[in-house]
Amino acid sequence: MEGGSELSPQAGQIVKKLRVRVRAIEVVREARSLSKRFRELSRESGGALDLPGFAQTRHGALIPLPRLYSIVDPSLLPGTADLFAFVAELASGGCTLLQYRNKTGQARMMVEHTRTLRTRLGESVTLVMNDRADLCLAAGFDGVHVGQDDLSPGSVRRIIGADRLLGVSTHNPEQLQDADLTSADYLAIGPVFVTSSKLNPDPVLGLEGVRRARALTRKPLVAIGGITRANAASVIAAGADSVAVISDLLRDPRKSAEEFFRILR
Ligand code: TZP
Ligand code: MG
Repeated sequence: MEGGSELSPQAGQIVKKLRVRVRAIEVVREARSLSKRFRELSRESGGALDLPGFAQTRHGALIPLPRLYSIVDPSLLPGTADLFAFVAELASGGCTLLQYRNKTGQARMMVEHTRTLRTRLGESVTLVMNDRADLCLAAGFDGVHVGQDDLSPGSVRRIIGADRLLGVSTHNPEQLQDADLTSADYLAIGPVFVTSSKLNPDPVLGLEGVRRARALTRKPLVAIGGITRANAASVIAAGADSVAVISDLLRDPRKSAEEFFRILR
């Protein structure tokens, strides 16, 4: 040991983890900038570039969708401080994409929440607003996710422009095929399993529903509804690129996120 500068094994592990995290943040930034360049090239080519092996979307975006698509619903947390603590834990568990889903909040309060999320999480987490294109812009979020009763994908695209992400929820093959023809960057399919996080959910589709959806679109596919650490691997095996989760992150968000990433590696 020279000059007493050698680290203990535990400190060494912490430094190693921090280095990996810093590198991961750099990679996310590079991915964002590459994605933008890719869109420009798509536009220059006058249509979709067909590159095998890439998540080529109709809109020309190249999306690095993480395996875990985390969703925070503030109504499931006791208060605002818990909301910020929850998302901080998710980020330390490796989440790089988070959707803010608030079905009952007032717009002004939602913008306060989401602006704070943007500031606290910085640019290393892609932030998606559920339902509301206006609030996405107000909060400086990266994208919008809409369902079948929200603004149409075309209307949302006109509001958010070409460079923000647009996701669309679908609940059966017909809706998925329709959404596939829009400028959506990714499609969601569900509920895959029984869920208690959504009011009046559509019928459960099971893994067969995910397989059918996979066969109908080349867009990145996010599966949602009742997905847990216990069944997530089967959902990815059925063809989903990513799993969207609310409940199974609630109890211990950091540990749960880490486990999802380990399981879905
Ligand atoms: N859309 C279909 S199922 C669902 C949504 C928003 C809820 C998913 O929540 P959970 O707790 O992961 O089942
Ligand atoms: Mg909606």
